[in-house]
Amino acid sequence: MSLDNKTIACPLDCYDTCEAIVVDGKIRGNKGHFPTDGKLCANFVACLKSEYLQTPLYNKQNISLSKVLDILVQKLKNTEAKNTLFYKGSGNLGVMQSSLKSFFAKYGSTLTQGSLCDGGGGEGIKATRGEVVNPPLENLLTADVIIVWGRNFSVTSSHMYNLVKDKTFITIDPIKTHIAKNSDLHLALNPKTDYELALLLTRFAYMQDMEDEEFCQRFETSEEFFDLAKSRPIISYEEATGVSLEDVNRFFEIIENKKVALVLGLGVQKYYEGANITRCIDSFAAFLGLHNSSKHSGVWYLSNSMYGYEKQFDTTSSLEKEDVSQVDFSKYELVFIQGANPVVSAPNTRRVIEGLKNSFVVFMGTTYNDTCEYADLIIPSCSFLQKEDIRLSYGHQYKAFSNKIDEPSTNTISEYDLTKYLFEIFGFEGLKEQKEVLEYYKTTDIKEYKFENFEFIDDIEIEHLYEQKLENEYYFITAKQKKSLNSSFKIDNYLYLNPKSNIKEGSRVKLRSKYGEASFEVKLTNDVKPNCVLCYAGNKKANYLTPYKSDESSHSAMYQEVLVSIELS
Ligand SMILES: Nc1nc2c(c(=O)[nH]1)N[C@H]1C(S)=C(S)[C@@H](COP(=O)(O)OP(=O)(O)OC[C@H]3O[C@@H](n4cnc5c(=O)[nH]c(N)nc54)[C@H](O)[C@@H]3O)O[C@H]1N2
Ligand SMILES: Nc1nc2c(c(=O)[nH]1)N[C@H]1C(S)=C(S)[C@@H](COP(=O)(O)OP(=O)(O)OC[C@H]3O[C@@H](n4cnc5c(=O)[nH]c(N)nc54)[C@H](O)[C@@H]3O)O[C@H]1N2
Ligand code: SF4
Ligand SMILES: [Mo]
Repeated sequence: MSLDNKTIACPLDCYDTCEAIVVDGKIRGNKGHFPTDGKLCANFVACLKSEYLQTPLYNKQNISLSKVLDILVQKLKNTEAKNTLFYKGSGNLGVMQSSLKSFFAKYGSTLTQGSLCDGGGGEGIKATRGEVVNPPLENLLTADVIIVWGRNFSVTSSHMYNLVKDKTFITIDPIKTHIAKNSDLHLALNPKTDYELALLLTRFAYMQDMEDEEFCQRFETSEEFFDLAKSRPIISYEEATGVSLEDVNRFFEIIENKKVALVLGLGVQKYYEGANITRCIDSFAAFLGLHNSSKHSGVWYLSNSMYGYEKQFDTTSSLEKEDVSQVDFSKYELVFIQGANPVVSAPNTRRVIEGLKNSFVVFMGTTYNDTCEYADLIIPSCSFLQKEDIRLSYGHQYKAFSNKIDEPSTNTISEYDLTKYLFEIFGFEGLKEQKEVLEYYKTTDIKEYKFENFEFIDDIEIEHLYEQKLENEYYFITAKQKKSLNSSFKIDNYLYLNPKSNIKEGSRVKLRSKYGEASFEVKLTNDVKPNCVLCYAGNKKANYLTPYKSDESSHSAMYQEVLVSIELS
């Protein structure tokens, strides 16, 4: 049977949620899928070419699928449920991936709460608007000027960027990213000073008569927000943020009488007070009227892709939850890890490894990643070409559909089939059929979200990193790069420094933080501010230095709430 015209959703954790299609037996980007527009990226190609796990492993020895399932079932039967943890990552973002969690919830495992990703920012936006939902992608296309704030827009959402690449950009980022280089203005602020910049911009907007009076009058809290912005002398904002008043003036020259959009990314919220920092930026956006669709285009962040849908897999029966940012794996007799690589991606690698060594670790994934080294049992999941699924997006409103275009290898299993098997063995009820779940997502249409209320932030307390920072310390930036998708594909393990650091290219250095230490080889670049150092996400050493603590309000990680010092080694 010809597979032509069958679509495949890119399973990777990425804003774009592209859809591929089979044409003449070959997989191509789907021209009929608006955000994809016929193109796929290098990470998609790398995902197709991945070396997929083909055989289950028990204590590193090959075994059969039926054997691995027997061992899993025996282990689950012989362990008290409360001593088990279910830990799911975002290696594949298809909706069917959530099925397995419903088994572990029924079984009684501890689940995780919070996020390693966008949790803090999401909490902040929820506080201002009620829901974390993006405007329709088409609205972005109506903008004259796009402000890119803490987001590596052209790299981490390359397809969304492609739709708007000819517009005027302003970038706010301590790193001179690709989009910063392609912007009319780059505000290279000091890390974790975004809320101060937002307040400074708010004051300028007022002085230049650029606030949206109509929008502000609708929501009383705007006055308190403006009082907050006025509470400090302008000059002190300038010093803290490292952004000159000249550049602030330039910012307003560029946006004056223009239709403006704001795309916000992870960078602003990787801190303890990430929620309130984001809320402050969203309040500034509201002050300017960016949420007022009759004037401007809107504000984008990582939206809740499940917004408006009913949960198809029930996970409510689980009582215990542990913050994903500070999971102590050693507390559990059995840990089940699905689609994640905590050894590289979770905070504080040393602690993660120590924890995994002290537990019976079951890993279910598609590739042999760093975490597999510490797994007692490995269950190979079949690839995204071998299972049906649907992807919802956190970047835009388009869905992507995945047909099964390839048969699973003999010793691999899909997440849904494993869930079904475990439900049967344990005599659990209530698992919906795969077909029903897919049909639900396929046929349910979500209405555009219109927020009824807007709560401006009226008070904010931040512990400034710049007040703690010693002369010989640096801000530790970890952000995404083009050729890898988190810890997968082409990994870059270098430490990037500004040449002003007086450390030579190619040197080996040891970085130290409050939480750990690690060695790196240095590369020099003027793209990094002199007071910062940069590692890309997926760098195998980066998370030795990061805090295993939760942020203020969303149970989430705060990778950049840390300072580092450098020693030549
Ligand atoms: N190619 C590729 N695409 C990806 C991914 C990938 O790994 N590779 N990962 C995907 C995932 S999981 C996610 S969540 C998204 C995330 O995508 P983005 O939202 O772009 O997130 P990051 O790259 O982590 O950080 C964005 C920017 O924030 C800047 N930044 C750091 N600190 C600060 C600060 O204090 N203030 C400001 N204003 N900026 C700061 C960084 O320099 C960086 O350029 O991308 C997705 N897309
Ligand atoms: N320092 C620092 N750390 C970070 C970040 C950062 O910016 N800085 N970014 C954070 C962010 S935004 C995120 S989202 C997290 C991501 O962290 P994780 O969710 O742990 O994701 P990955 O490290 O990419 O690991 C994904 C794994 O999923 C598996 N996988 C892929 N496809 C499938 C499938 O179909 N089924 C199953 N069962 N498994 C599959 C693969 O084996 C792959 O190794 O990392 C976070 N960590
Ligand atoms: S841009 Fe993102 S969604 Fe699109 S193919 Fe690449 S990884 Fe997949
Ligand atoms: Mo993420």
